[in-house]
Amino acid sequence: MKTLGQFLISHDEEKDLVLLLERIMLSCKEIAVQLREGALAGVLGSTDITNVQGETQKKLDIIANEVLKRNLLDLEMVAGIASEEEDLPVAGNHKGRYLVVFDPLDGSSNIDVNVSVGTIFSILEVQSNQDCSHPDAYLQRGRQQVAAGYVLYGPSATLCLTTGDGVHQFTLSDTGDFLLCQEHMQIPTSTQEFAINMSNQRFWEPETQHYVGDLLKGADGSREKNFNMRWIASMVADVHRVLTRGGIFMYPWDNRDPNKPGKLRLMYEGNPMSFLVEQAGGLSTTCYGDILDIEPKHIHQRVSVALGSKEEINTLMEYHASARDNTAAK
Ligand code: P6P
Repeated sequence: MKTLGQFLISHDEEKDLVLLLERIMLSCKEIAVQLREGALAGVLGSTDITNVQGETQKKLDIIANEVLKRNLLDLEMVAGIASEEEDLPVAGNHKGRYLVVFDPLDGSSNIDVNVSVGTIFSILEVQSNQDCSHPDAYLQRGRQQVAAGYVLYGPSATLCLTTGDGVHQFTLSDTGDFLLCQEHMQIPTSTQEFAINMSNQRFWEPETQHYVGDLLKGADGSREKNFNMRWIASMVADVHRVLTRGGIFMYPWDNRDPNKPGKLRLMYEGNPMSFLVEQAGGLSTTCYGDILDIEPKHIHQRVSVALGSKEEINTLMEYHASARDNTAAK
């Protein structure tokens, strides 16, 4: 089995990108050790710190963030990093070529109950004459990503990665290498499985309520089949299931805060996951346009997300389109 480095070199990836990805994996291995030790290392539980998202930081959020910052900022090819856990970006080597945007530990509310969490990363190239300590350097559309991926800390530690030539899966071995276990992952075009936090149903747009309501009715309603539901509340785990066996994952707009288009963050959740999903033959949309086409305005901006099996995303889009037609006809 090929290691990550052997696989990337055999695909003629840039040497600097290979070194950067291997350093991100070194960081994820350190994070995996901390997670595995959990209570034994006294790293569970929350701090009394609220991050820029307005969320209470878990001890492991801070640990994972510091591991990635330490390992990335001393690399000569890293011009800067931006993190969910950092209000502002941190500049690296002014001659560096790459920017790394990451959610160091996504789904961390699951840590204390020993449910899978993950690290999500997105790699961009520095645009000319940018100050990489300023957020503007990072505000690039998702289609400009050089690479994106996640490490899922589950029963096994699994990396799913794209550099724009398909999605490939690697598993962390006892030897400490991420070994290739699947090339060119493909999301099944149809599905009978959806993932959404149903407790928010009363806040959704009517067309979202209509669509999900029909999923729940299944063959007793307008759909030709029955559907199953999953919700792990850890985006990395839910998206990995979609990449592996298909499905639709949704965190839609809701009316609790009209200024927030959704809960998930564009730069280090929506964009990297959308790059992976599209590279695996799926679709990823806000229901009003492709997520990868969004022109970012703020490093921590949020986005509504619906991603997964192509046919099911298209069906969701039909619900939205017919709602717009009905509104126009009135
Ligand atoms: P809820 C984790 O906090 C996260 O950002 C994603 O990983 C996950 O999909 C979502 O929020 C879960 O949100 O409202 O169900 O807790």
